[in-house]
Amino acid sequence: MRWTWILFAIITADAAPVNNGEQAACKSPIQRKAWHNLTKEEKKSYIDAEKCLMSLPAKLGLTGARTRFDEFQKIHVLHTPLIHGVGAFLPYHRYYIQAHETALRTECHYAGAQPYWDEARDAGNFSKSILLDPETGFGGDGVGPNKCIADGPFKDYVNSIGPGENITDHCIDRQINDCMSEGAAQQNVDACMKMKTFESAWNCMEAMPHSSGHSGINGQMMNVFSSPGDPLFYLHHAYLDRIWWQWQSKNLSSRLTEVTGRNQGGFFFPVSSNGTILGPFSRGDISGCDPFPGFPGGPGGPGGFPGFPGFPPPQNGPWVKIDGDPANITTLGHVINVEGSIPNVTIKDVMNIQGDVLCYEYI
Ligand SMILES: *[C@@H]1O[C@H](CO)[C@@H](O)[C@H](O)[C@H]1NC(C)=O
Ligand SMILES: *[C@@H]1O[C@H](CO)[C@@H](O)[C@H](O)[C@H]1NC(C)=O
Ligand SMILES: *[C@@H]1O[C@H](CO)[C@@H](O)[C@H](O)[C@H]1NC(C)=O
Ligand SMILES: *[C@@H]1O[C@H](CO)[C@@H](O)[C@H](O)[C@H]1NC(C)=O
Ligand SMILES: *[C@@H]1O[C@H](CO)[C@@H](O)[C@H](O)[C@H]1NC(C)=O
Ligand SMILES: *[C@@H]1O[C@H](CO)[C@@H](O)[C@H](O)[C@H]1NC(C)=O
Ligand SMILES: *[C@@H]1O[C@H](CO)[C@@H](O)[C@H](O)[C@H]1NC(C)=O
Ligand SMILES: [Cu+2]
Repeated sequence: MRWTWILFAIITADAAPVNNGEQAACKSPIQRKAWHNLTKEEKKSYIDAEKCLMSLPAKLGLTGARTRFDEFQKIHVLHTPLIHGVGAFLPYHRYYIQAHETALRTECHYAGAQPYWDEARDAGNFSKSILLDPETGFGGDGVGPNKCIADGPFKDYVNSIGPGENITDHCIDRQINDCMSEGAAQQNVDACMKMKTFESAWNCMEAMPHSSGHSGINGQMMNVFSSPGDPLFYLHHAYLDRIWWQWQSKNLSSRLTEVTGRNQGGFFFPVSSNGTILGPFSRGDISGCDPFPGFPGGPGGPGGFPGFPGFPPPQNGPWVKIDGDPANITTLGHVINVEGSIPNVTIKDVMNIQGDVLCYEYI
């Protein structure tokens, strides 16, 4: 009886008329909560679901991926050059997180929503974050010559994808950098909230706090291609998605349709649509940090990071045709492709987290 009703509810939702601008199909958004606000049981069910994804065989046929978890990492690797430093950065990652959450829920019996890491709480202090708890969280810092994580539920997981575009078996590595994590400070989030246009808000968010979550954990998380090999990636990007949504929510009448920016070639750097490079680390509060402590060649050595000496200049690659964009500027028609994990959509479809395609809220 109960199951019949639930099934009916699902069919009804699916069959809801297409949004005519009056009312979206999303009636009961699932709640994405901060990790620190989850109960011990909720934390366990999320971790168990991620471990389930790591145990299910790959099914999309993406080279090098052994498990469903690897496939999500591979999807990111494949799309990296066209989803960073471009107008689609926020929309693409929003839908990518949705694809991962959908897999947890439909393939791994996870009843919750994607949690997020409230990084501002841990700014300057990532190494003490409760997310890194070996019992209830994701395990702690890397140790030994390869900086492999040494405790927690994922310590024995072997990434088959990465580093970068390589396909090699390796551990999940971290090299926590509390100094770099200072960039996650609330003041940097507040600065982005004050931005008036999508372009300036996105550039601000991609620089900090986005970069700070990656550089504060470091290791796998620092790799622009293969960072989703660390399960923390999904909580980091859910946090960033929440920040974008908070910014959108300040003026939904215009910000549900506002998107622009380069759609090509700007990878690593936030670049404005006229090609001007907007350096990420411009607010000074992490200027004294060494982004790669002990790294041969010092800061900005091989594999360096935006804003540091030695980092390769941005690629002004040839014009690439992106489905749905008429020219080299990102538009609402831009197709988001997560390799069939969930169906292709357009940026327009993901602008509203409570619309016809997405249905969640942040609490
Ligand atoms: C989450 O925790 C913070 C304190 O850390 C609290 O202020 C907030 O109300 C909590 N949110 C929910 C939805 O429980
Ligand atoms: C870092 O976190 C620990 C544990 O929560 C806390 O005791 C300490 O005061 C924090 N330090 C800073 C600088 O916030
Ligand atoms: C692949 O691995 C090699 C050797 O570790 C490294 O030099 C190279 O940068 C990696 N490729 C990418 C794209 O990261
Ligand atoms: C929302 O954006 C529109 C269009 O840019 C603008 O006219 C309006 O004043 C904005 N509303 C608020 C509350 O900022
Ligand atoms: C390009 O855009 C940036 C920021 O969006 C602006 O500061 C700069 O003046 C522009 N440059 C030109 C040549 O239009
Ligand atoms: C976009 O294309 C126009 C011509 O179609 C060109 O003038 C402009 O430089 C291009 N912008 C970028 C950022 O590539
Ligand atoms: C999804 O989008 C990509 C890129 O636009 C396209 O190549 C692919 O055929 C699309 N897949 C489906 C199932 O529509
Ligand atoms: Cu990314």
